[in-house]
Amino acid sequence: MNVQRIASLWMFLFLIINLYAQKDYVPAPENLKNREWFQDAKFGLFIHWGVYSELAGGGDYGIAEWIMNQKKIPVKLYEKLPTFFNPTQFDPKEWVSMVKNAGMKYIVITSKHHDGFAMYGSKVSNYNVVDRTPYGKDVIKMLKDECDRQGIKLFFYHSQLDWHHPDYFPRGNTGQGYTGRPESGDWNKYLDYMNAQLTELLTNYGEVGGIWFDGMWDKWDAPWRLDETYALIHKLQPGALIGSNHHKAPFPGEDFQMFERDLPGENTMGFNQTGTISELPLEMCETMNGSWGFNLIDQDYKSSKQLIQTMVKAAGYGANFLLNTGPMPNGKIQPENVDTLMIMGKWMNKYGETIYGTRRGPIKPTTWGATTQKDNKVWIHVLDCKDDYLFIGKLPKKIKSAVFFDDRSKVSFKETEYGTILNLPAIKKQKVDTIIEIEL
Ligand code: H79
Repeated sequence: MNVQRIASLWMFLFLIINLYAQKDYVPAPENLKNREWFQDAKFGLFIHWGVYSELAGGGDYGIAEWIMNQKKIPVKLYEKLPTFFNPTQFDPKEWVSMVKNAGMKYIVITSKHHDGFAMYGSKVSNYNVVDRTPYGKDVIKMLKDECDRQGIKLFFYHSQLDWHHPDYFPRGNTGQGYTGRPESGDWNKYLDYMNAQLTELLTNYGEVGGIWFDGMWDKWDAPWRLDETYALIHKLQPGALIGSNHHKAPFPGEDFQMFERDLPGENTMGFNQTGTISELPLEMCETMNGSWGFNLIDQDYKSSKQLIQTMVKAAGYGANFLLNTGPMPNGKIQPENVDTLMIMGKWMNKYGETIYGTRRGPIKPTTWGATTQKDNKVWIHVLDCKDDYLFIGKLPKKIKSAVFFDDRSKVSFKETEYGTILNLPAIKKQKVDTIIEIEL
């Protein structure tokens, strides 16, 4: 490679870093503290709530918060939805108590989804729940106050993609002609607007857990001015954690890495193209059925067993499990989801010690299960093992003791130069997760 090519390569890299990242970012002490808190927390509730819940998926499986785009609803018609959004049965106390009983430690709620409708009282646009709905109340403020009362952290999901704002132009892969917006606009004005809304969210609602971005993938080549947005957030609330669902390795300025409907490093959904698992705190988000927002006909609910096992595997990667519900337009959580969360909460109540506050275990999650770790304790989570014996890989140190978590009875084992064999009599096996506690 000649000097000129090397120079231009450097220029290119420099440009990319400038476009996409808060370079020279050094997380503040409170940010580092919150990262530890986040990793200890392990389990959170994702809430997709917006005026789209009124259409309940429109009779199509798998559509919910995407209905404006999928059914090509113009802005002018979509704007009718807020005029009859009236969740009179919304009870933040009920939501947050449910979250606590589920053993969850935080909530991520949609402050704005791709439809551009703000679910909080914004002053920079009246396209928001206070100004445009008969309900007229700031549901996010109500939820935040209750979260503060009950000691639950609140994060905001904020869509960078916007199907409503005229200045989201040139358009990306979605929200094109059908919206009826003029084929012109000022991209920088859109970003100013987004940053102004973020400023409101980080100024008027007390301390927030962080910002959960989504939608950059709609316009990869756009100058997102990420450095500016990330610096703004970190200036307003240095402790707030930034994550972005761009499906790539994290950019500088981000504080955690997320994986959508896949365990870290997996790509069964097709969007997590990068196999990169960074050293940042990790989080996997998942749906209860196949939809994020409320969908009437999507009955494809995952069982509590399935969800607990996925959560355990996520923990085996050191990742949090952010489990979604799409509340109904009346403000209630779908009863099926309430039931599932209650069962998960019971499990967490019993086995939480092996999940909360742990980090990824010495053996990577695999077909039989996962491992978690805290200090000199390792928990072997056996999720699927038909035999009486289980060969696990090599542990970093010799075993001091091994007991079944449930009844503290001894586990017989054999350490070989290739790994450890555990004896798992059928009578000791649990339906969801047979946990063996090992002291190293
Ligand atoms: O907020 C949730 C989704 O709305 C958002 N990210 C999560 C957290 C998301 N955006 N894109 N995707 C998820 C993946 C894209 C899926 C799509 Fe489709 C397939 C878009 C169009 C076809 C699924 C089916 C959504 C609409 C129809």
